[in-house]
Amino acid sequence: MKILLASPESKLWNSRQHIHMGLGYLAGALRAAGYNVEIYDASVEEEPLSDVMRRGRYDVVGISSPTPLIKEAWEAARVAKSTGAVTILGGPHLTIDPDESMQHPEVDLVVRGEGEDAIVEIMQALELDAGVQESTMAPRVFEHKAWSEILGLSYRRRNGHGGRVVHNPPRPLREDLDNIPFPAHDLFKIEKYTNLQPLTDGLIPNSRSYTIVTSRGCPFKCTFCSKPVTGDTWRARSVENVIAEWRWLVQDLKATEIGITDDIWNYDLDRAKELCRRLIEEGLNTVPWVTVHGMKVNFADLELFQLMKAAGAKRVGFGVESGDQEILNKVIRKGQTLDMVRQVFRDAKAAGLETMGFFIFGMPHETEETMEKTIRFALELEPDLAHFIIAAPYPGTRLWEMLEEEGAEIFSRDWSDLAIQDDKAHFQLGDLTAELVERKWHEAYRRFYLRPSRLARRLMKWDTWRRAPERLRDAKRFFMNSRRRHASPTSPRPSDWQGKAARRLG
Ligand code: B12
Ligand code: SF4
Repeated sequence: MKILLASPESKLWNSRQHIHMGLGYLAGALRAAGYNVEIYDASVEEEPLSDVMRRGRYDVVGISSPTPLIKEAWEAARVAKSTGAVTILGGPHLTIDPDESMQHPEVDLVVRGEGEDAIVEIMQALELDAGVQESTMAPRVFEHKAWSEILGLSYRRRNGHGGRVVHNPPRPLREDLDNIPFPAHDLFKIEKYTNLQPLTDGLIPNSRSYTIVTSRGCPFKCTFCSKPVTGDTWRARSVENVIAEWRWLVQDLKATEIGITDDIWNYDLDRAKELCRRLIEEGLNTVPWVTVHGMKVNFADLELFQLMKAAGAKRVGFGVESGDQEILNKVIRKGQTLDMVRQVFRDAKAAGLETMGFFIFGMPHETEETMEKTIRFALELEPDLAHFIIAAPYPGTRLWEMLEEEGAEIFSRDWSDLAIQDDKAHFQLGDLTAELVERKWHEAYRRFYLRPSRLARRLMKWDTWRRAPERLRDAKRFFMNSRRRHASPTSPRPSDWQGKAARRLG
């Protein structure tokens, strides 16, 4: 059986490309079970999926999708199905709303939740019963009992059920992360990816930048955060297990840079310190690494940052979100104080680490004043990189419910409008107009990046000139107000979407 795992094409703005660890883990599990698997990541491929499908003659195609890319995922499934392949969709959006995708005839199977075990069980079931379909593009229906036993699977049942969609019970999260095979890092065309943080380091094409997941999930409940796969749980791999993968990346795969992409890798402070000590002992501290997403300020101290520095870390990021304590407490529910944030920035800088801060604009009940406080806080903290985003209401989040309860006007017409790095407001609520949010967002970028001290430092760098055209495009996007799109008469209200959000099947 020949299997292709794919991440669909995306037109969303992203400053960087990373290998897709979800697909890497699925490929690792399939390979360990003896299957022949390849990876297609549209963000770096030159050849369209249709050509790859025709040439490769794959029996099964698995496609991963976050919420904003679901239409592209359906399109990829259509292409795959037209060549005769069995199509499987999985990932965050499918975990939120499997039914919607099962209404698409080009989608044969949907996997909710973690997929390493499910995908292997699907291959075994296909060997027993490959299903039947009335025509090339008709949905595939299955009959064998094996299909009813795959937890987290949604499929169409044939026998006496006329192709009715069946959602098997959810699959519990695996506790034994150490027993999950390593992601198949070696299957990615690594030379096609860039470095992990081009906005701060300058773009380095063909760099060998890998990512690693040392723990899964996050127990915090920030109201804007979409965590459909892991919920509010946290599970860690052992330090030994992480070190073994790190050694593979450094010694065998010749990584030039490593990014930890956990939601909260430092939740267990002792474990985080132990990991750094072991990297030093093993001599694995020669390759620079970064925490791609935030660390949580609650579980960090000077000793951790000093150990990280000695272990090769170059840069740390923190979810700061707001400069207004009330908004942090009552709206975002971040569980941290501004003083805790100030302290970690001081400690990280004292340890010689570069810093990044992530900030969010336009949460319900924000005012011009609270957003102004956020800008001032960013200027006070002075990270090397400040990343400002506009709040996007993902289905299933508390933010989504708040908008519903308070009757917000939502502009996003469909899932594709929910990009978290968009430069447009996704909703407005009372005095919090879209114009105000967008104006303060642009102002944040202008006031942070166009300060004379900052500009002078930037202009000294050769890369600023080498990448001048791209930088101008980015500059336009970040610094200049553009015409905003308006709500169309057919814009969904939160209540139209509520059913979808509520239909979480675990
Ligand atoms: C690293 C990262 C990125 C990287 C790399 C992209 C990637 N998908 O790996 C970059 C920076 C490029 C990125 C971009 C974006 N990201 Co991102 N990203 C992450 C992050 C922090 C880690 C991903 C990861 O490694 N997870 C670990 C792996 C093991 O889990 P997984 O990917 O969920 O995969 C498992 C299951 O979902 C399932 N599965 C997944 N795919 C499939 C497919 C099949 C066939 C099957 C059977 C199963 C299956 O099995 C996997 C193994 O158990 C997550 C947060 C998180 N913790 O997941 C956000 C996250 C996935 N990103 C998110 C978003 C919104 C985006 C963007 C849309 C942002 C934007 N531009 O607006 C883009 C989309 C780009 C894309 N093509 O996917 C959201 C998705 C929310 C949602 N409801 O969909 C998340 C959850 C963050 C958040 N909390 O809001 N991202
Ligand atoms: S934003 Fe970060 S800290 Fe908050 S719930 Fe999401 S992953 Fe956890």
